[in-house]
Amino acid sequence: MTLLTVRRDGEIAVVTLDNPPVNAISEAVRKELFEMVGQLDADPGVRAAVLICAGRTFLAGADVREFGKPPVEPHLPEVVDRIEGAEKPWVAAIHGAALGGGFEIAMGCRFRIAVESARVGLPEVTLGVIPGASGTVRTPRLAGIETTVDLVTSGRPMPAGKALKAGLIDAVVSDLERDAVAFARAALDAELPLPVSQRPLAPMPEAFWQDARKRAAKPGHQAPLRALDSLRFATEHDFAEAMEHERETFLDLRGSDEAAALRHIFFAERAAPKPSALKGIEPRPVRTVGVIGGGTMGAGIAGACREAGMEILLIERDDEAVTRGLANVGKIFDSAVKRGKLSAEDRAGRMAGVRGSTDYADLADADLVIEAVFEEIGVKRAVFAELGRVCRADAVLATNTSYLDPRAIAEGLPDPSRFIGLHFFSPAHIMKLLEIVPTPDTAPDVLATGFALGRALNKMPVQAGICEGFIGNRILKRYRAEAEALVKQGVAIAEIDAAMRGYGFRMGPFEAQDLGGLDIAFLQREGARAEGQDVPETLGDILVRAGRKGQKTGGGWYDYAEGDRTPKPSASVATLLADRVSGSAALSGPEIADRLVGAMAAEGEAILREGIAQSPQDIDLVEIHGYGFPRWKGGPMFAAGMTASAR
Ligand code: 3H9
Repeated sequence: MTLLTVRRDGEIAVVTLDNPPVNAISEAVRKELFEMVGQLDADPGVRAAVLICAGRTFLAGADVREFGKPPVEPHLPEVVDRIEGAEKPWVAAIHGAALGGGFEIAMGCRFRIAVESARVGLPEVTLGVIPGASGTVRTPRLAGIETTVDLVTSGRPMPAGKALKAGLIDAVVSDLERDAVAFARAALDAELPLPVSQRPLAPMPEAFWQDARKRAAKPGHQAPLRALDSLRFATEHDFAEAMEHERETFLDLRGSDEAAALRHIFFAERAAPKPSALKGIEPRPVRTVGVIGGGTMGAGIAGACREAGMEILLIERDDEAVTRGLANVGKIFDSAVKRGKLSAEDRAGRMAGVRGSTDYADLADADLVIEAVFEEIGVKRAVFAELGRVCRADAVLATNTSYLDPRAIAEGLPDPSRFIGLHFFSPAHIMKLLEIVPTPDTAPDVLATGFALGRALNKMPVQAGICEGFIGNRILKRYRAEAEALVKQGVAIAEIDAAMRGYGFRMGPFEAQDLGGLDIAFLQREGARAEGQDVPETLGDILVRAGRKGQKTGGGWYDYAEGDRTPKPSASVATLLADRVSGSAALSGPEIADRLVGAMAAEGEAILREGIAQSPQDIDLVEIHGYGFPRWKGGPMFAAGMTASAR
């Protein structure tokens, strides 16, 4: 045995698994666990076993890296059965997370105990599969069907306290190994509970399943519904039949495009925050953050940084604006209190770490200053002139611009090596994406500081090069242009939106513009035209000029009834655009989606060629975390077959 070690505490065998980094259940782990059961059963000195893990977590689930390869024995369901069928009871001692196959192994044990910070769950749907080692068969026998539906369709792990109430675990303890041994010892002479597989399970009425399907359904995402099917099958068949059915579904999905897409994102998300080019480069410490501008964006950035424990100084131009800015930050924490995520006392603590000022000199101690003022080059340059004067020489200075050239903003800064673009997405305390935009002068440790900030804020940091719109907004522009091209060919606006919803987006391109307002992009185009740039007229321009700026004006691409956000196809829009529509193309939903996703991928390819993005994976992450691209499609580059990952 190389991954398992055994220590004896009287009649209790403490089996420790150590398979860094997350004790994933690889072929070797399965084999050793399987054999360990036999060894302990054969040892007359042992009467019970504790299964505990070294490192940061209990078993994190099946080894995802093996999913692309043919399955090798012993399969995980056999290992779980073997533990459950042991002559001596096993106690799973959980810290960190017991996920997927990790929780399935815990269910094979006669008892499960956990520390309070632990979480348990069945996240398989987030990898495009369903539990494959009794998650849909044992879990309902352990904790009932409602709890299982929630676990297997959402994939969300449950904290130990809640898991205890739900019956998923037997106890929450403080000293895991000591208490697990005590638990096992107490069980020696007590009557043991039935193995989970032998517990009863009653079927549920048709209406229950219909409701569950409605709640779990996501367009184009098959795993949650297949998990429900498997769960239903388990309630209507015996244990062995249900196991067979679950395994078949698991293996079927394991080879699906959806599973390949989600694995691609799983690994991309873990690689992006720590780029290999920055290995060994120490980021600068960031404890105090200055934010210039207390509008929606500035307040969101301040809220996000404060939430990560940083001290904030918010700079505004006058006292009234400072008060407004602080109130904007306060609203962010208020909403967390309302949602039960923050206590009133903690809210006060958060706000105590947010100060406001009109005096740039107060930024003398800031480690990082993020500018979030009006998108106008003169205004931004003036801000950085001040920052250059008052900030510490080693302070990192960042702009949150979304369209301006960061090099132009940094012009005149005495030391441009400490300057960087940090492009947050609104609302900045919620949106995961952070585009990190170095200039040719940015020092490597300043770039590393941007990534460290992204990680500290629990964001998805992605490096972007300098071009109009960086990665995300540049692709958005192309996506919208392609959608307009379809309209010109005669495809109905509502059909295009419906096609993209069918593909998995929450909203189609036109509905999304109506919600956000058509005027922002219009003003940008007008600004560029005023500077003499040749910016062709868009259909959106025609609508804005006719006063149709979106929901806020009662109409944009659609009409809206007063107080109603339901989009209604608009006769006025048809009239306004009539002389631009020169065809009557009939495309199916999937054909429309192909066209639009293909356009995004083509722009992504150009972005890669120009070195604006570091990898196709980064482009996929930008689209998923900033623009609502369905993660189960893997992002536009994956969907178009432009990534290296194996399908
Ligand atoms: C399953 O179990 C199917 C079964 O039902 C049926 C089978 C028959 N495999 O996330 P981190 C790597 S499906 C391989 O940054 P954290 C990860 O790539 C599985 N590798 O750590 C990274 O590598 P690197 C269901 C894995 O502390 C490193 O470990 N289970 C796996 O922030 C650190 O990862 C899941 O979906 C894996 N399963 O969070 C759980 N997991 O250093 C997935 C991680 O090279 N895992 N790695 O970049 C997690 O949710 C988190 O890793 C966890 C720790 C919460 C455990």
